[in-house]
Amino acid sequence: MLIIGPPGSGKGTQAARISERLDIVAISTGDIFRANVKGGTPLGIEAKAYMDAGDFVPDSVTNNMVRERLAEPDVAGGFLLDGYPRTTAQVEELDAILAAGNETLDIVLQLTADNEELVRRLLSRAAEEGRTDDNETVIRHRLDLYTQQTSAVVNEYADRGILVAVDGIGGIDEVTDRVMTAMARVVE
Ligand code: B4P
Repeated sequence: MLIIGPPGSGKGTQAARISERLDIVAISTGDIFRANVKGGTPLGIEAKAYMDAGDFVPDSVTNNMVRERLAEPDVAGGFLLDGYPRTTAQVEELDAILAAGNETLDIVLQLTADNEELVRRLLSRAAEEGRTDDNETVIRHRLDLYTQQTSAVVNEYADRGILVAVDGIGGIDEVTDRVMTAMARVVE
């Protein structure tokens, strides 16, 4: 399954909870990039400038990284992708990866929240964690990019009939309850 939503909508937060409750591996492209930046790997060096500017890391780089990650044995029992795909080229790549393994996507969970709440959350995270892409100018750019590029991804999965939208406003536990209820409804 996938979890999709604008920056600050709670993707990473809810992905960790879903992963624990369903005992499936959660894969966050943002976390993988940040680990590589921290480790000073060639991938991290390449990704850093894009991330700091709030831009997407190029599709070719991101797609290769995801393809390699999804070839690892721990994903055999099911996986939750957090933050991927974000562009239509990434949707096509994921389709190809899944088709090669005779797999299909069951659910795409979309978290929604208004921009002012998203900015507020990310600024509050900036105060706590100091992420280099959590300053107001970059946050607004990331939100614009989501509207410009990732909305098409949301529409594509809606057209396929596998999109489940969940209101991301409210406390973290409240949103988790909504997510689990929405997923149970689909899986039944
Ligand atoms: P991500 O790591 O995916 O960053 P994000 O969109 O900000 O989401 P994140 O999961 O961290 O935050 P969340 O909403 O959970 O991407 C970072 C960068 O990596 C991108 O800008 C891009 O450069 C690159 N990248 C990643 N994937 C890529 C791809 N596929 N293609 C190209 N480039 C890619 O939470 C945000 C904050 O809100 C947290 O502090 C959390 O505690 C808080 N929060 C969550 N739920 C809340 C709630 N209900 N109430 C109050 N606060 C809440």
